[in-house]
Amino acid sequence: MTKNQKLIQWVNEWKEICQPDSVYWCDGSEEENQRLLDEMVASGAAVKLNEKLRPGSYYFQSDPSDVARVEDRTFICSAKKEDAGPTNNWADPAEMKAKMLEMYKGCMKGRTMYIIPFSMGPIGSNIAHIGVEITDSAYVVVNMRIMTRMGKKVLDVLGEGDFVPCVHSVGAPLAPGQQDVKWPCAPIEKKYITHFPETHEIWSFGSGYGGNALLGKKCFALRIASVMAKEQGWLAEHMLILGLTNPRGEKKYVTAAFPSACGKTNLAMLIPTIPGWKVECVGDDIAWMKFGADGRLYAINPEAGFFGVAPFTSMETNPNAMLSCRANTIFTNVGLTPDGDVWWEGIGTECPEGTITWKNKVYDPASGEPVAHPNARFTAPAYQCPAIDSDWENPAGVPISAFLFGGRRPSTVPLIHEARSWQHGVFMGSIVGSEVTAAAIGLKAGVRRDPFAMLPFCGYHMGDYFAHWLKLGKAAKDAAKLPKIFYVNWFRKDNGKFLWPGYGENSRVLAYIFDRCNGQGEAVETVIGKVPAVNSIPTEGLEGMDTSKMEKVLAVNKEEWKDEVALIEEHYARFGNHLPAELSEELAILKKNLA
Ligand code: TSX
Ligand code: MN
Repeated sequence: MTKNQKLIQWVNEWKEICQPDSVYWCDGSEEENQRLLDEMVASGAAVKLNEKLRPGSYYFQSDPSDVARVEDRTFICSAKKEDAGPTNNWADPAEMKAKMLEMYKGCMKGRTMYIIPFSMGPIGSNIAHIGVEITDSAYVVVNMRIMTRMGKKVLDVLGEGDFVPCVHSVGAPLAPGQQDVKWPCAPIEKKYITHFPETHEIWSFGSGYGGNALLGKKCFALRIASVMAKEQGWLAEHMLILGLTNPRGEKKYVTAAFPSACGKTNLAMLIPTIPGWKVECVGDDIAWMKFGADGRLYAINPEAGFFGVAPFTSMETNPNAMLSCRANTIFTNVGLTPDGDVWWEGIGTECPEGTITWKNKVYDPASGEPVAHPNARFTAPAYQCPAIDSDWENPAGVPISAFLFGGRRPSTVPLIHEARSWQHGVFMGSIVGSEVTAAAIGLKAGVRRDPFAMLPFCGYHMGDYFAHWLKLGKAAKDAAKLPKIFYVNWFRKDNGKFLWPGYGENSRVLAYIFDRCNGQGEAVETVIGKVPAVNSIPTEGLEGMDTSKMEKVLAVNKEEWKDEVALIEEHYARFGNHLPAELSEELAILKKNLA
């Protein structure tokens, strides 16, 4: 247990409000984990998978209404609406707390209140931070045990120190004798995912789904941590971290931020196709970065596991992810095969007859309904990844040489271009986006902007976030030690066909980036930044690639970029007077270059 007075008082307060049948402090032990899993199997909430095929692994089906993050039910409750900015839902903190307290009253009746002390980042790292989550969901406990460092060891290092308080309830109290359902949750209008940036608090109600309920991840490590990072002069980013080793054995680390559906996890675990190169994974989703004494930026992965999208993960697209979830994994909303294994669309095998869908029906190919929900997940321990980096738990972090930004852009954006300066790199991050079809955004097709891939995850005004990035660059002791910034696009098309093979072949682009960070590799100045000289991206052994195709994939077309400028102006208009002058200046430079 703990002597931390703030923690004891806070737990007592919430016990009074939520009125659980009992309070249980999680120690993080193997026995505790097994007991909770056994209880969930006994109650029908979970299915134990075949011990031979998928050892130590469990299967869950969510309520059909509780399958993803709920952005319209997610709030940033700053004192002033302006501080949440135009891209967040805002609510007054006092009003929100009053409303939610009414809902929390008695919400854990008939349930256990679990107390989960957790560390985001290696325990004791000076880049790491501690949180404590209160929850009435055993599913949350067993997931948090994979995704974070959790339990008694965290209380030991917490001591009398400070923590981020995270309150979670599925919002489904049980009357005496009432039978529980397999996935308790509240209806959509009662779901609230709320953040209090000024007090660094998280209150979540009504959902059991990962992003809404595993509060260490998006709520803490991104929304609240982005606020802490601005206050304290560091970075909390929606970025993968990978280690890259060249054939001479030299190693560099890079991070990358992409909007959803760009294959971030695939890049984090990529298997290079070019001989002698190695990619190792530090993290696939979040990076926390601080300056080290040597003036370089060091990154840790605040997480300890992967909460990955299952559909279309296969031995073809991402063998390292498939091997990460070969055992000791929690699967949510995938299919369950008759022999007690899992199946999903794009797994690379035929669906066995008699497979049960995520909606708990026998799969009927004629129905047109999928086996797995498109957002079905695996929760797998990071140490099980065959490509995990030897320094992934180094408390000092790993030194970062480059930042990559990117999106899905069938036109306009070349395979890679490099920023001329930190300020230009921040401009690149601020215009990140993916082209989406008309169906996806209702009106006309266009570019959905997701600056720094942080749009749903920044805990304050996005314009102020850009300013924080600019300030951090200016605060660097030695600008030459700042990471170089690149924009990549694996998704350029010509006549409806992808120009670049992607996946493991992206190692060719990574090799070029590595060389640029070593002061090598050849780049030519263009209107948008530095683009590789033709033949400076290694293409040996790449079938179907020739100089004319490379020219197409690297081309910078002024007319396309003139259209792009108009779209950037529209995008920037949202941020009003919070848009830093430096970014208007970069946009003006681009316009001038195009004139
Ligand atoms: O993850 C992807 N990456 C990054 C890999 C390290 N995907 C999948 C995106 C959805 C999650 C990609 N899709 C990538 C990519 O680099 N590139 C593409 C587009 C593409 C798709 C199929 C082919 C080529 C490119 N097939 C053939 O060329 C045969
Ligand atoms: Mn993510």
